[in-house]
Amino acid sequence: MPAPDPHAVRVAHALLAHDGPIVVLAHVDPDGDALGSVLTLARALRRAGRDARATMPEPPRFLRFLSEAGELHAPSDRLPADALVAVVDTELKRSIGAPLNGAVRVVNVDHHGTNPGGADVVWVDPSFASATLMVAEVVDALGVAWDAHLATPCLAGLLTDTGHLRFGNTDRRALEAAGRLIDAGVAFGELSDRLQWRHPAYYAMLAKVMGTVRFRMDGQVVLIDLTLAMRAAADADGDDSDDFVQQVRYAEGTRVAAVLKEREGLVKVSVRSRAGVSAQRICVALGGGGHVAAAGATLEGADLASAERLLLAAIETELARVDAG
Ligand SMILES: [Mn+2]
Repeated sequence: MPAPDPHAVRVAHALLAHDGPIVVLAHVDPDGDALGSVLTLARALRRAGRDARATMPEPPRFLRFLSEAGELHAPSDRLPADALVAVVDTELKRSIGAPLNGAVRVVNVDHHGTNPGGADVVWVDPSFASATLMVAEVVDALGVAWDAHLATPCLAGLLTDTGHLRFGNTDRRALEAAGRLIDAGVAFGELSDRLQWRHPAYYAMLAKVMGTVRFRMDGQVVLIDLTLAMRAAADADGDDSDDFVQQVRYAEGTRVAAVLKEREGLVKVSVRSRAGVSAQRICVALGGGGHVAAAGATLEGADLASAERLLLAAIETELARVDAG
């Protein structure tokens, strides 16, 4: 095991120095990395003798097998007395639940380059493929021994944030960490299979979403819509909107793929990019954030048509920047 990152040691010291409750939480609309980070860190802290609680709204259906019954606490408006809050896989502003200003200390571990900091202890490093890999370094620094109970949610976060080790963020460190987590007892084939299960209703929703596929800007951009009407007509278990953009991101000749998700009074866009194009710059221009190759934004007050215009304008600016460079 290589020595943990010095920043992970700093985070581990801050966590171990706290004897009171530790509330571990992540972002709204939890994904596999958010859930994996929260579960891995809370479990490791309990092993280290701390009163740690994993706090999160109900995750999407395909991730629920990762947590045990009663393990996830619903977000509440009040923190326990003398609580330290550990925010993982997101910046403070996007974190859920309890008011952070009631915390005696806030620790933030995140791999989003757009994270502005602001916590008492901050470790942000966008070179990590998943927040769970940063949490893994913290676990090592805590001196907690790995087993399948810790390693399974940790590897799940890595798999979901790298598209099962396919995306451009899959580097040597990610692959070596995956190997170590498998050595710790993860049943890789079973985990990978489970993470790709989808409810039968998902396929009905997918058929409708794929009916909206269109190419823009001479085929450089592929777009799909997820409308309120589709959501209203479908079984809620079919709504796995994070997944839909994966279905079009490999369209030949495209540099940007995006899904426009219509909600009441707003549209959320989820953007993927390749070959030097920054989804992050596109989404930051729209008031959002994320990673270079995968980012998102919320367009308040927009409908699908106006959201598409704003998105295409931001993409055009980004493609012009790349092509000029
Ligand atoms: Mn993540």
